[in-house]
Order: sequence, then structure tokens, then C-alpha cells
Amino acid sequence: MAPVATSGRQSEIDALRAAAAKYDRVDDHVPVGTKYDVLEDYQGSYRFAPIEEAQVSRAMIKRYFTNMYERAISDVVIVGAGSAGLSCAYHLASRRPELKITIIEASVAPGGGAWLGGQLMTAMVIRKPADRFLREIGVEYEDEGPFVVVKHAALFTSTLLSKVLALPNVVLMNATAVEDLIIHSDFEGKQRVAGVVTNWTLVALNHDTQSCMDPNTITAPVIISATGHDGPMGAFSAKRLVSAGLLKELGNMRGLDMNRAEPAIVNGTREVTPGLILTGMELSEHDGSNRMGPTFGAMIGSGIKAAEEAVRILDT
Ligand code: 48N
Repeated sequence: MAPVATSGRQSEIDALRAAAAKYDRVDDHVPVGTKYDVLEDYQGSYRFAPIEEAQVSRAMIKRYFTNMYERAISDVVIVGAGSAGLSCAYHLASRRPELKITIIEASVAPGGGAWLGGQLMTAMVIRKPADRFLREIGVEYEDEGPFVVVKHAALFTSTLLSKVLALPNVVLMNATAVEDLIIHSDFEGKQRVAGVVTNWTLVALNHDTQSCMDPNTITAPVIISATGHDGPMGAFSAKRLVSAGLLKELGNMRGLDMNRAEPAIVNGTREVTPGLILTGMELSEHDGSNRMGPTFGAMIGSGIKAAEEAVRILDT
């Protein structure tokens, strides 16, 4: 039998219940065009529209978990929102608006290694012909002949990220890690990647501190993995192919050679096992191709190639 609340506590409970009833009405049926007594004033009289804390919570919860529910089945999942993953997402989502494209990014901040050029310097070098993509997304650069220079890598990455997020068919789930692949056998017994296994990144990084923090799943006919070559989870899918017995061993990224590395990554971008395309520097770990260091044209080209590969698979 619950203890009877004191009169003071009861009135608090009644007030919360009344507010909850009001929020439900407000959350779901705020009359469009309601005028609020607001004032953008910087002389000391700034006034905001009224808010209840539950409205903020519900505004976030409703949207995030609706996305999560709807994207449990996606058309394409892109793992990793670095320069290759984001270039791929932009090219694919802008050309195929009917596709449900879901990006899973382990870091809170998407962008991977493209916030800086090399050795923490800010300018970003992009070799021609990848400069065409900069014109497509509207990033200014200085032309230096065989290559162009974006004054700050963050200008490229933030512009690309904003363009990707503005596309209605893209959902980005950052701070979320892919911690395994869904691998099915088809009717011929051939194994194919059919989705990803996800968890909050902070959970994925703490499985040895807590047991049984089971993951979630997203199924899709095409997975594009762009998890890079370094970082806490670099080359994730390539490594998982080895441990799952779908790849004998990693090729392991070779030494730096810009002229060999960039065409090898773009031309080598492909479906490495049924249902899984590798792009960007993760591919160098899979194939054993050279690294290119602080030049990003191949990330753009490889991302675009991965998008084209995904279309080829989906359209067959
Ligand atoms: O920027 P990265 O690391 O990877 P790419 O391939 O998009 O770009 C690579 C590029 O920045 C270079 O490395 C340059 C060209 N240097 C080359 C060289 O020779 O040194 O982005 C990978 C993204 C990151 O944001 C990670 O947080 C994320 O992938 N990620 C994951 N996201 C979800 N689940 C995972 N398991 C996971 N692993 C990595």
C-alpha cells in the first residue's frame, strides 16, 4: 500500500500531473502561428517564448527514436563520416533521393581526419581532378596548378557535412559505433554482409567494464565502410572480414607514395565481399596499398566511386 503523500507533496504531484497533461496537449497540438511575447533585445529586455523542460526532452526523443525506428531497415549504411564517407553520402544521396541512407559515426564529431591538413596544419591539399567536387559543393580554393588548396580543412569538412545533413534522405547517427557486421548466407550458401551491429560508442568502448551490454542492428542490402586506417576503430570492417573468415589476411597499408596511393584507392574502391564496399583509407588496409599522407583528392574520388558501386549493386 503506497504511503499517503503529505498535503504539500500531494499538491506538488498534482501540479506535475497538470503540467504533464498540458505538455501532451502542447507537444502534439501547438497551434501553428501562435504568437509569443518574445523580444530579441540586447539592452537587457531579451524575452524568449515560454518552454517546459518536458517539451525539450520530447522534441529530441520523438525525432531521434523515430529515425532509429525507421532506419532499422535502410537502403545503404555508410560506416564512418570522414572525408570518404561524407563524399560518398553526398554523391549518393543527392543523385538518388529515394534511397534511405544512414551514416553511422563513432565519434561525437563527424569529419574523421579531415579537420586538418598534415601535422596539425590547417590548409588542405586536393589534387586535380578532385577539385571539381569542391565546385559542386561550393568550397573556395586557391589553384596551385596540379592541385588546389582549401584555406582550412574545416572549411571543406564543415561545408560537406552541412550539405550531407541538409539532404532529406540522409540520417546521421554520430556517437554510435558499428561493433560488428550482420553476415547472412544466401540461398547458394554464399556469405554476404546484410547490415551492421551498432551500439553507443561509449558502450562499445566499455564492454570490458560491464558485461552484457548487447547491441542493436540496422539491416541494409549495401554497406559502405569508410572507417579509415587509424583511430580507436580504424579499418573496422576490413579487420572483421579477417576474424569472420571472409578475408584471409589484411594487406596492411604500405609506405607513403602520393602518386601511387591516390589512384590505387580510387580505382580499387569496390565491393570486397558481397554486400560490403570499402572506401577511403580503410581500403588501403584491406588491399595493402600505399598511403598518400596529407592530400585528400583520393578520399573524394573513392567516396564517389563507392557511391557509384552502391548504385550498381542496388540496380542489378
Ligand atoms: O577520416 P577517416 O579516418 O577515414 P577516411 O578514409 O574518410 O579519410 C582518411 C583520410 O583522413 C586520411 O587518412 C588522409 C588522406 N591520410 C592518409 C595517410 O596516408 O595518412 O574517417 C573514418 C571515420 C572516423 O570519423 C571514425 O570515427 C569512424 O570512421 N569510424 C567508425 N564509425 C562507426 N563505427 C566504427 N566501427 C568506426 N570506426 C571508425
